[in-house]
Amino acid sequence: MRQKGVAVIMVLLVLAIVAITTAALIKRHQFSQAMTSQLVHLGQTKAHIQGAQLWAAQMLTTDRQSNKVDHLGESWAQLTLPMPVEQGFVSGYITDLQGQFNLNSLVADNQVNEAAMGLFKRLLEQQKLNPQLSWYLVDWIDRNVETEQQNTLEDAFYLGQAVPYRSANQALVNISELGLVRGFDQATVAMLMPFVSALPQPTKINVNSASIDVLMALSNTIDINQAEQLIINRNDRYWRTSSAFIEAVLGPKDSENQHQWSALAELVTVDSHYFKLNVAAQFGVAKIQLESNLHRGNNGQVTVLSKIYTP
Ligand SMILES: [Ca+2]
Ligand SMILES: [Ca+2]
Repeated sequence: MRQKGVAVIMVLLVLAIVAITTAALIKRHQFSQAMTSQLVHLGQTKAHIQGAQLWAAQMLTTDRQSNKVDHLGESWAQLTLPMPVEQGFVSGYITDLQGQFNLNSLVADNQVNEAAMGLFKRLLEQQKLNPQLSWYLVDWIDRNVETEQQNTLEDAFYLGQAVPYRSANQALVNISELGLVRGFDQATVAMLMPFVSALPQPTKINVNSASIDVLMALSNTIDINQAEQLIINRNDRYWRTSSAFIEAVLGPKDSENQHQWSALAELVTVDSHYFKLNVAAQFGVAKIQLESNLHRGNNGQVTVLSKIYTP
């Protein structure tokens, strides 16, 4: 009888072990199934993103091949609303990076670009920031390690920090690098961010896509009323040449305004080579966003300069 009891317990024990093992196996199977579908979904989302990137590049190429002027009424500048795709959506938009002030324009061929410097100082003043910041940034970018101004320090300043470092002495690689430059604290960087970019080459401002703040920084003569009027006129009819824009600001070129004319001509353009693409895609459980900087050559060919993926 006792033996029978032991046998029953043994059987129950075996059954329990089988049940636990089976449950564990099912759980593991479910887990690996979830992992697999997560991976499949991530892969599909990336495929959607890559598709959107190709589509954006194609649109920019076609645009360059059909015209040499860039403005916000063109197809590339239109926001695409979330587009349903298999088991998800894709959305994205392209912005003209030349609508912002390229901080790397401050130094060209290791020389301070006076026109760009004037623009940046006006932009800083407009945002109630210290115009001296423009010199700290020039020192950070130019090749030497001595300051361009008396009574300030360049490398010696950075080497004197709690965690010492040196100035880059080259163009900003990424806009986030700005936070390392003397005087550019978090609040300052955040204030400037909507108006500035860091492109690999010095560039001009595209007046057909520049914001009101950037237009005002182009010249001392442009006040808020004129800038607002310029934007209203631009919405009706974009500028086909730089001269058309300068004439709208200063009037026809004459002996009195020729200095201002040439100063503005150094800063502005009506076509763009640098763009930013933002794409968001979802497939099943996976969601990815991409921010990518693009360069478009004169022949329309688009190359990717940088890519950042975020969940
Ligand atoms: Ca165009
Ligand atoms: Ca330097």
